[in-house]
Amino acid sequence: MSAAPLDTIAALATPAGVSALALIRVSGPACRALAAEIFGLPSPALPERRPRHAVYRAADGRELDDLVWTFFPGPRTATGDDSLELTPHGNPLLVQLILADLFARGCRPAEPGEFTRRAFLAGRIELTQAEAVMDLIHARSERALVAARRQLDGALGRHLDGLIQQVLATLARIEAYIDFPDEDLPTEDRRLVVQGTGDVLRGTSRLLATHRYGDLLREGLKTVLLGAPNAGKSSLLNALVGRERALVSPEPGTTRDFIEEPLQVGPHLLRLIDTAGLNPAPGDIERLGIAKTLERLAEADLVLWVADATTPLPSLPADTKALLRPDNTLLVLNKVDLLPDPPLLGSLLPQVYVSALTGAGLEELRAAIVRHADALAPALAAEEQIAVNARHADALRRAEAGFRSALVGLRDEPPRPIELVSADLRAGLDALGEIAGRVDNERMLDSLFATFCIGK
Ligand SMILES: Nc1nc2c(ncn2[C@@H]2O[C@H](COP(=O)(O)OP(=O)(O)O)[C@@H](O)[C@H]2O)c(=O)[nH]1
Ligand SMILES: [Mg+2]
Repeated sequence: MSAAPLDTIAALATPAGVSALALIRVSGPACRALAAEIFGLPSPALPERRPRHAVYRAADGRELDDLVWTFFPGPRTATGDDSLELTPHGNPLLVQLILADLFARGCRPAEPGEFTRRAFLAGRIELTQAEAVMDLIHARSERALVAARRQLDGALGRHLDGLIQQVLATLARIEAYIDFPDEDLPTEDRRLVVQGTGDVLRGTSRLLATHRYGDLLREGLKTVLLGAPNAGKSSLLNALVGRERALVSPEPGTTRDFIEEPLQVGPHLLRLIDTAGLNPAPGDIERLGIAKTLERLAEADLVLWVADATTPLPSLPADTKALLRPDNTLLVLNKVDLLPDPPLLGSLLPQVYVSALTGAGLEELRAAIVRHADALAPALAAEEQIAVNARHADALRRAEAGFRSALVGLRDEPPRPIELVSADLRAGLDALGEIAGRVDNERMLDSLFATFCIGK
């Protein structure tokens, strides 16, 4: 993408479809002239940052709509450039006519994420904040919203800045000696360099550890429904998500493939996974399903072991049982509608009685799920509310490797040449810089912003 002069870009920022209102964003140097032309005002006298009600008149003179428009002069705008926002009525045909008119007047359609990319290139936000915009739009739980807002606020960037300053301070201490190959690092300096490197290594590892939390926030807690055929796993999934998502049948062994549904429980997002029943005497296809169930089980964050409360608790294969612990499993005793008094079971697992049929006990089940999820994805204190994504984690791993290697070099006997230690620290520093986007990497930017939506 060329730097200057900038094109003026335009796109619909709201979903395509019928709605009360739609929002069209325009950004770039032509905005002032465009607004003046369309609304028939002298361009120096354009109202700034104040919404105006006016008729949108197309270049060929047609009146397209009565709408509200606002002109925002740069550089104090989202993108850093002059911007124009139009709020026409939410008719898709009307939106198309207005966009076509804007294009006829010289604007070009914005690429996905281009507004945010411009904000980044103009230095209005750093890369972690651009990503947070995406996270915020796509957040599917309250916890994910909170984390995205923190990142948008620059929390991760500030945290990284702190680490980067520490690395620079440590490097400065070393590099004074690089030009004097005969001199060894004085003992006191060496001690401080070891300490500084250890500190950044620990800081980097701590940040990397928030990746798991980030995964839980963005992807949801992998929650596996496990149990014998006909225990009511699919019925329970349907009851929890509130619609007939999975096939329910009195014939055992109906669920052979996996059904996965997002589910919000309290402030958490779950990925609820229905599985093939653990049939002790399965057919061939069922056997495949069961093998896959065990794979899913091994990577589950939470297991809902569904059992028919009207029959004795089935025994599980030893390798399955070993994966079920009180901290990752809830025993869900289903079909209590068929029992006058639910039996008390001597299981070590926390248990909840429900009826997928009548909905009895589902609130208790939700509360128990929230308790489990709280333990896995705790509400962190605001200053710790950081959850790095896969891209950050990749860079942090490389940074970690650099700092670790530097530390090993410093402790080597005889000590490794100080230039090599310095090179390791620099590699770590570059990896940290990449996260905030402080490196020139067009390809990385292209792939990152391509995942954005148009109009963002
Ligand atoms: N009475 C009663 N029947 C249920 C309940 N939950 C499921 N069932 C029935 O049990 C059978 C098996 O249910 P399904 O959800 O397919 O079980 P799955 O094999 O574990 O997925 C179906 O006939 C359901 O209607 C319940 O809470 N009460
Ligand atoms: Mg089923």
